[in-house]
Amino acid sequence: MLARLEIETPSWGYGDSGTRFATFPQAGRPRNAFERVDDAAEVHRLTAAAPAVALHFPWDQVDDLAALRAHIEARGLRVGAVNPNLFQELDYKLGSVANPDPVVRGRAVAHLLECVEIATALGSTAQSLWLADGTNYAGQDDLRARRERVLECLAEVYAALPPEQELLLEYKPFEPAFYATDVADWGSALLFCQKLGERAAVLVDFGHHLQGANIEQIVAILAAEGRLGGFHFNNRKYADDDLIVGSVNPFELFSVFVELGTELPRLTIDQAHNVEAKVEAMTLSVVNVQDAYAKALLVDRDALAAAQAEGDVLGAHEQLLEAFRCDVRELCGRARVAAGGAADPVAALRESGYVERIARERGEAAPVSAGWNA
Ligand code: PSV
Ligand code: MN
Repeated sequence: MLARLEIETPSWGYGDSGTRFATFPQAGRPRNAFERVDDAAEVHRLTAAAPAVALHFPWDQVDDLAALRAHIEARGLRVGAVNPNLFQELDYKLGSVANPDPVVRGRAVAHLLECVEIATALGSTAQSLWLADGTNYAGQDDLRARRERVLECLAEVYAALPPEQELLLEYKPFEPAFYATDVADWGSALLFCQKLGERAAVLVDFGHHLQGANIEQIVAILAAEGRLGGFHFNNRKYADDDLIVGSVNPFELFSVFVELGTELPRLTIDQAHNVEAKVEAMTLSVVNVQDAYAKALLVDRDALAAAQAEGDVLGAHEQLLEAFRCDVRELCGRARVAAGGAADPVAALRESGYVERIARERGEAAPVSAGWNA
């Protein structure tokens, strides 16, 4: 069962990233998409559970897609979801597919259609779309008109999807817009998906909820509706913190896996790693996901169902605690070794010399860059 866990790591999680205050580049950080794939391959070599790499365009733009695909396959990986980027161009100041200007919407749709072609060329089976669209002030734009515009644009893209590709729609209630985000929550995303068609599903990013949201319940509802497209794993303490998955709230991660059972959707990591070592952070993230999944598999489902049927409130809760308290490190280590990975991937990475080697080969980091007004 544990061997069925397959995690996509994000190409964008290996390169430099920062906050709006500063970016701290790391020695050996990948200089292009090919080197980002190499880092993803190292994480898979160690964990035996990260066989796919999710890509982000245009960040991962290359001259020759066939060469990128060949490189990915030569490293023993496959292409995960393709993530279009509709949040960096100056044109998108007032939104992309919700923008009041039809010329800007046309540009956004053209990029989405280009990503469908990229995914086809790379053998990917999903578009994973997050929209930064939204407004900052009440009255800034007509909320219903914006919704219609989004739907119209997404319908055009959905119609162009080849049968093997699905459209994953990610929601987020805030940032960069701070009054009304156009796909703000799982309900709005679900409504869009239901209107688009069967191959549209909701993507749940752990950092994209208001404080106190019950993510496992959201997961239960979306799964029951057949619209749970997948996850962006990370952890948050305050907002969209993009911290290592399981680092703040491991019980929440475990509870999500309890809800999923053995029916796993697309599992992707989406983290930033501003000050921690990138490859090690990604390796630890995969290990934490394996750990949570293994614990969820240990839940005695019969005893849980019996306690629930009897109305034994704490008896039922105890069944979850029993599994959560188990130390599964050795079990996961054995499963990893059986699959060709390392018993302790983080220790193995540190011993391997990989990080020192990429620092030598790719060069030292550029000086620390300042943030605002630099
Ligand atoms: C937005 O916060 C997000 O979660 C989306 O998935 C983006 O593609 C990604 O982060 C960019 O880092
Ligand atoms: Mn995300």
